[in-house]
Amino acid sequence: ACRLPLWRFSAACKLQQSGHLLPWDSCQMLSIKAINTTVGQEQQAGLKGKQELEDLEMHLARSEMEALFHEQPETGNPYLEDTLLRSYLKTHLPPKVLEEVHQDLERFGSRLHTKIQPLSWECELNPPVFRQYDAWGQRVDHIYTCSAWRRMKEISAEEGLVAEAYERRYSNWSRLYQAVKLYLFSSSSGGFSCPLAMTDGAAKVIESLGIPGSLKNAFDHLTTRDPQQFWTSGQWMTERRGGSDVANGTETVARKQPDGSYRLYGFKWFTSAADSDMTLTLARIADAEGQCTQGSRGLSLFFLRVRDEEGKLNNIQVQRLKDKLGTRQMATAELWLQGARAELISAEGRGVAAISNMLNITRIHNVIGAVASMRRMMSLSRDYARKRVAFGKLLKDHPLHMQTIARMEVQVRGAFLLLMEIVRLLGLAETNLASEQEQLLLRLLVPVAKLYTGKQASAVAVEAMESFGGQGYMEDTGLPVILRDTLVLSIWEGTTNILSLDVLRSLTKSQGQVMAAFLSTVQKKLELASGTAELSPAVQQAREAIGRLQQFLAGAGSEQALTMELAARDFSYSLARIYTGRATTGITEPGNGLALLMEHAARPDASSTDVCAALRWCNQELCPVAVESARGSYGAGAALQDSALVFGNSRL
Ligand code: UCC
Repeated sequence: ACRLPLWRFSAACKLQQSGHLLPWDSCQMLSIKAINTTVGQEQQAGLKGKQELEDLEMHLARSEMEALFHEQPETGNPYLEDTLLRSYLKTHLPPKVLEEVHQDLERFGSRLHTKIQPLSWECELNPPVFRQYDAWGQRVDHIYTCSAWRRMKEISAEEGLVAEAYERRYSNWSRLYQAVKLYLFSSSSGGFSCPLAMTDGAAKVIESLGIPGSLKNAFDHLTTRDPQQFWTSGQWMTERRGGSDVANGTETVARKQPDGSYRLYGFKWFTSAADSDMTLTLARIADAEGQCTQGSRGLSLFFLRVRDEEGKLNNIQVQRLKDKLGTRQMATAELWLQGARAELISAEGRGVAAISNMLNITRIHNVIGAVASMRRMMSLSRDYARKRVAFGKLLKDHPLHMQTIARMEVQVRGAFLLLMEIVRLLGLAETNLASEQEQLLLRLLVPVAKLYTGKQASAVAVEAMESFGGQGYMEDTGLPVILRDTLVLSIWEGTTNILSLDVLRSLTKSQGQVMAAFLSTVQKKLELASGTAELSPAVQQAREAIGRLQQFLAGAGSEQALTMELAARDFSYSLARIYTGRATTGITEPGNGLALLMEHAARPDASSTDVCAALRWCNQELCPVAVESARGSYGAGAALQDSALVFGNSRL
């Protein structure tokens, strides 16, 4: 009779402990193990009673364990918590713009935290479903998406996530403002940032074509804030023969119709966001004999609606949905085009050049996604470090743990400032305020940023996951979702190597002018920065790196194409590291205020943390291309060794 109340009291203590109502010690005194029963009572109770006691003890041991939870990492309003973002905006935006933008971002951040984040998880739990036939055997090819996904589309319109960039109410700052909203949205978007990337890219292509009359309606739908009118776009580039070598892999044929429109026939192997309203795609126009020009010169760009007004597919059949590692919230499909009606929107044979306007935008979105996922992982990791106890103290009090997170933070900071730099330049270019030098820099920095941040994001996501121990590996924490979705960033929109070759393309196409713009910008700013004493070690490291980069370029000029191809990746990494860490004056010049780690650290109101981040960034090898070049990694001999290492003694 004495047991039960005591047990009840003890259990109540446990409950109270889990609710943090009672201090642990006061309850421990009342533990069941402290209960004494008399011999007589034991005998009377017999075996049944013994069993009951054991059950009770087991039960209590379990309830004790149940009170031991891992603390869940939490984040709040992502805008308010992002001190680097806020200090960047404060430094760069004109005061009036800052005031308005700040209000909107604070509101948006709260909406993300309270309303949009839960939708994101719903999207993950309810991936799209493809139904090919109806119950009566009719082919329907319907892709069902969940209500949360459809809500994301409405929210995107309401928030102007595409519209903001084209309304230009803040002139050259509109693009940066849009990018900031996308950055905040990205890791709460449940994958909806993918269709937004392509929608933005399609709007950009149409705008760069001068918004022809036939595309005005599409442009309006892509850039509206009305959720009922908002369209998303696809970007159908990849066919069965591959996604990188578009020029040789595209087999889709376009046949001209008497009314001037085209019908497309082919198979698109990888079409992201297949539930989109429209798409841009490449095809080869067949001549009267049905012959097509092969290679890049044979490709033209087409616009098409995916469904007609009644919702019937535009002579398109969905073969199946792709079974992807990540981005599972989003329907990616294989599609047969069986006479899809389309409109030619580029000059004949200029398809790749025309779609590159879209590619450059989606690549910037890729950078946004990379920085956003790194920031999200960092925020969660940081919060966990404040709550999780191991080896008798909080993780935040373990120096080695903090060193690991701090190294990630330096990477995220660098990547964030590189993102801001390219969207700042894009905003200038779109409002005709960019100098020639800024336009060249933009052309060079987009592939550099895409390839570099894609890799950084994967590395940071993996490292951050580890900072949660085994919990990081558990599906229902949501952490593996972030990792999976991050891993695609170095693959889609051009792999790291393809982007490295694009860096070389920008050099060749501009006859070296992009490099001249890069170097002169860097040099000029370095000279002015050398006055900031605290940054002098970083300035010195950056100077040396630039010197070695110039030496490499001077030497490479006389080398063969093979050298540059082998050097392309290290060269691009060198550009990313030097530009991100490069020293500047700290003075923001309107239209020319280049803002990376050292500039940020040289602001009048910079913190010691800003300085520390800049110094640490410059402690890594800033010019890997010079190091590898000195090692002879780019010669014909090295190429042979590479093959031998990969294939061993087997015959090639
Ligand atoms: O579609 C995909 C998934 C969609 C999901 C999107 C969501 C992402 C957002 C994430 C948010 C979280 S993935 C498929 C993506 N596919 C690619 O990225 C293609 C990768 N391959 C390449 O980039 C290749 O390098 C090609 C296709 C560009 C190579 O084509 P060519 O024809 O062999 O190359 P050319 O001959 O060098 O270039 C043809 C013309 C040239 O202009 P002209 O003729 O005037 O000299 C080039 O300068 O195109 C121009 N061009 C460019 N211009 C090529 N690339 C560019 C560029 N990036 N910028 C400006």
